[in-house]
Amino acid sequence: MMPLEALIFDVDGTLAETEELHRQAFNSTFRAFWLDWKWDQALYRDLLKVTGGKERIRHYIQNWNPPGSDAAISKVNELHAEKTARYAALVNKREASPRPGILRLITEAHETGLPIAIATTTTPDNVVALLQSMLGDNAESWFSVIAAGDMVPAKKPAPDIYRWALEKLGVDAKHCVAFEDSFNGVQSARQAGIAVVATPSLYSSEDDFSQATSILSDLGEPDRPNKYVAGRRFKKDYVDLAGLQAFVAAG
Ligand code: XBP
Ligand code: MG
Repeated sequence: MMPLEALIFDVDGTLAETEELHRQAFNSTFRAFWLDWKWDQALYRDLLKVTGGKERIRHYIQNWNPPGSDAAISKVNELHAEKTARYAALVNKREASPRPGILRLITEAHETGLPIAIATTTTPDNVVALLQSMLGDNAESWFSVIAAGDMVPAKKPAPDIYRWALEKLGVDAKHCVAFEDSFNGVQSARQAGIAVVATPSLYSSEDDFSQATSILSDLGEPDRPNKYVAGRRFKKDYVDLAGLQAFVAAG
């Protein structure tokens, strides 16, 4: 049986439903910079196709040409730094709650000594803020590798961030499982050769998950079963390390 050597988690939408907080942070930043821009939920769903906050702002300016664009285009880094601070403040108020099964699975891996890692397009500061709010002050130390934001130039759906995480972990892609909530995330992990458990989130529910190895409603809990959607099946109606060992062996 092929051993399971590491778990790699996406952040936004996978660990917690964070995108409403990101959206709120973008909008309050625009107001603080006297920009009359407002990203409503429908627009944000569309803008999420572009991964990375700086890239998303730039894409919005270039494609929507909103009032103030000319001055704003040279201030994207400034806008994004302010957005990052505002997002962290929201997370520190514990406004993001973990998705089902996440704390249980991360805790099981931590207690068993199975390496866990992060692969995300969001900023490292945001990852730390979220992990601390979910798992406590030393949460970063639970993770062998935190691959985030601009550590690689090409963001998801490019496989670079997963490849970077694999290299730092020193493990073979075939011995890992990635957890993702979006089309871009699934593409990124699959192109790096990693099996993916996809758990669609609020903003990604309409995404194409056909490349995922397994699609589940969420990771579930023993007293709160998840729903199987498609792909490789788990014996139980929640995801634990025993189930993931079998999942990897089946690849
Ligand atoms: C989600 C993203 C991020 C966040 C915003 O990435 O695309 O850009 O929406 O965060 P993932 P930043 O699911 O891979 O974590 O503004 O820090 O980019
Ligand atoms: Mg995500």
